[in-house]
Amino acid sequence: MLVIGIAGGTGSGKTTVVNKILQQLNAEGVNVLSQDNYYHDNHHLSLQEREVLNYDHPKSIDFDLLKKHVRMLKSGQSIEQPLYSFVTHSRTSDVITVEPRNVLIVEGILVLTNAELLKEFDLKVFVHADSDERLIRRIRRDTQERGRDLSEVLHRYQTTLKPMHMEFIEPSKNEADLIVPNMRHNNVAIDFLTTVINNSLKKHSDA
Ligand code: UZR
Ligand code: MG
Repeated sequence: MLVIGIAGGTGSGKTTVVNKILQQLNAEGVNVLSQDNYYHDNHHLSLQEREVLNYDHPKSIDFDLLKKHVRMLKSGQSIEQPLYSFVTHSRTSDVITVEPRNVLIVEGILVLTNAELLKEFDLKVFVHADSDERLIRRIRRDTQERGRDLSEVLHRYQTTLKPMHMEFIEPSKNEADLIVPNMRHNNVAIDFLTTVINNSLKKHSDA
């Protein structure tokens, strides 16, 4: 199995990059684990308490469970992936059964910040977009898809997103094997990535 970590700041376009890779590869051979589903389960807190938590700090992620799941899939076992709700800011009671496949993509803002998880990756990718571009995308997404208003998004950006980005996410770029510039459509970088993935798959199957 080939394991790929894809990180990058909020709004950098990680999901878009992953979807383009899926379009170019045989999607049936690829699993995607999103860090978004591995937030700690905070249902013991009230909704008001959960709304003000810092979701951009590495401590907000259940990396133990994420690591365990990556290792299980690598060793050929299926996993019960948790499902997180951004509306209630908590784990739902649903799980998704994931069977091992040839390629595993692990994507999320903080996936290159955890030293032990880094060891599981064969290929580490950082998706880069300038911070103004990322803020614009974040405003669009949160107001259009997540029911938040502009002042709430801007407040969160200044108080948590930006400081956490500077402290944890941006430095994790140093761990990357490949930095994908994602200011507009970048099909060359995607072709590059899928070529690298296909080559490694070939090497794996020849070995
Ligand atoms: P991407 N996030 C939420 O907005 N609500 C939650 O319950 C959990 C996470 C946000 C999180 C982070 N920060 O910036 C973003 N906040 O999801 C990461 N606030 O997702 O990489 O797709 O931008
Ligand atoms: Mg995303």
